[in-house]
This record gives sequence, structure tokens and C-alpha cells, in this order.
Amino acid sequence: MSSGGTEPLFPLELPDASDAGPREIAPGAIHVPGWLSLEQQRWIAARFGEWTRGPVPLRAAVLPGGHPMSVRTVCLGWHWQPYRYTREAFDVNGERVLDFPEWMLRLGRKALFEAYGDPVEAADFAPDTALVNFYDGAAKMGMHQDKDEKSRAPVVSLSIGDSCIFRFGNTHTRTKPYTDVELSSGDLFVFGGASRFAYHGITKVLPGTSPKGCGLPGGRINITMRVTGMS
Ligand code: MD3
Ligand code: FE
Repeated sequence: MSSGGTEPLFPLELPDASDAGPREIAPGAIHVPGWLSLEQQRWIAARFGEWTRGPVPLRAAVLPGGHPMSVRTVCLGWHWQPYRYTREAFDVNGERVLDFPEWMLRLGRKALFEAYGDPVEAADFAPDTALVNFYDGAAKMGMHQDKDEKSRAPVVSLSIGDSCIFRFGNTHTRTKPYTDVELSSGDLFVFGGASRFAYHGITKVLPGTSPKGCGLPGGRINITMRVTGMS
């Protein structure tokens, strides 16, 4: 069998600043810059295009105070709305969300192994939902905790497109102390252990920073894989 294309079998990939291996930002919070190749990013960006075609389209979730978020989201496996998970998107069009894909389960396990190096923990990781966020150049996400899941399992995050400033805080307050980290196209971030319930947010997107060939000429996609703990 041949790939038939022009992809080299052993592509030249020199290490650079965005390719320095896993870094622990806080206990259990591991950042892996440049984890996805451009080809993988492009492939995932194409899947994103398919997911947004329905049955449930991208939508801005409305917060309990009545304000719609500036980030738009499409969900797989379970539909998230503030602050619960359901199979159908009652706040959009009532349709059932797409299944959580098998390839994403494998990718999630590979991500966990990359971050923590524990093959047993990685094999046991069973994410059943993905929240796929789209940020235009003006979108932000305020400081919040993710605690709608009934499981304490880690969250796996993948970024594609424009870079952003990710603010990683503490488990007690939505204010200081926090660390600002630039997240770029292809980066993996895993949040487990003590970091699972830390406040975090996106303070800004950096328009025009999307690398050529990532499949998303503008804006930013973030995929978070989670374990809902529901059935
Ligand atoms: C830390 N998304 O979907 S990803 C979210 O880039 C969310 O779209 C941001 O926060 C985004 O809830 C940040 C990084 C992230 C995701 C989940 C976490 C950090 C986390 C869960 C617990 C702690
Ligand atoms: Fe979050």
C-alpha cells in the first residue's frame, strides 16, 4: 500500500521553542507545546467543519445572568449548557448531539500518556464528551471552574488556529495568583489532580497568529475532552 501523496515518510522536523516537550505549569497541569503536527491539526479542523453542520450547530451558550458567551460551542457525546449535560440540545434545537468519536477516545488516551507517562491511567481514561469551542478574534472566556462533571478525571485540551493567552489560576478565587500561558496551534494541555478544579480563562485571542497549514486561517478552536460521570 502506498500513501500515493507527496508527504515525506520521514519529514524534517527540527525542534524549536514551541517543541520543548511537556512542562508542568502547576501540580497536575501539563502543557505540551506543538503536540499535534500540522497535518493532524488540519484533519481535526476538517472534522470541526463537519460537526458544525449539525444536527446541532455552533451556538453561544447563555449564562444564567442572561448574557450569551462570546465563545461559540459545539458538543460531542453530551451537550453542555450552563450548568448541566444532556444528550439533546434543548437550548438550541432539541436535536441529539453527535457521538463522541472513537478516534478522539484514542487521542485522549495518547494525550494522557504524553502528559503523565502512566500507561494504566492512560488506558483507563474514558472521556465521553468533548466541548469544542470556537473563538473569533474578539472572543474571551471569563475565569471559571469546570465542575459540571461528576468525575474527577483529568480534562484534555487541544488548540488549533490563532494563539491565545490562557490564564491559569488557583482553586480558591477567580483572582490572583495566576499564571498567563500562551497557547498555540497544536498545543496539548492536560488538567488533572490538584489542577482539575482550578479557575481558568482565556483573556485574549491573538489574531493573525494562526500558522499556515493548520486548517483554520483565522480564529481559534479548542477541544476539551472530559469524563461526565453520567450514563
Ligand atoms: C483547567 N476552555 O471549555 S482550555 C472550557 O481554551 C475552557 O477554550 C478554554 O475553559 C478554551 O471550559 C480553556 C484549558 C482548560 C480546559 C479545561 C479545564 C483548562 C482547565 C478544566 C479544569 C481546569
Ligand atoms: Fe473551563
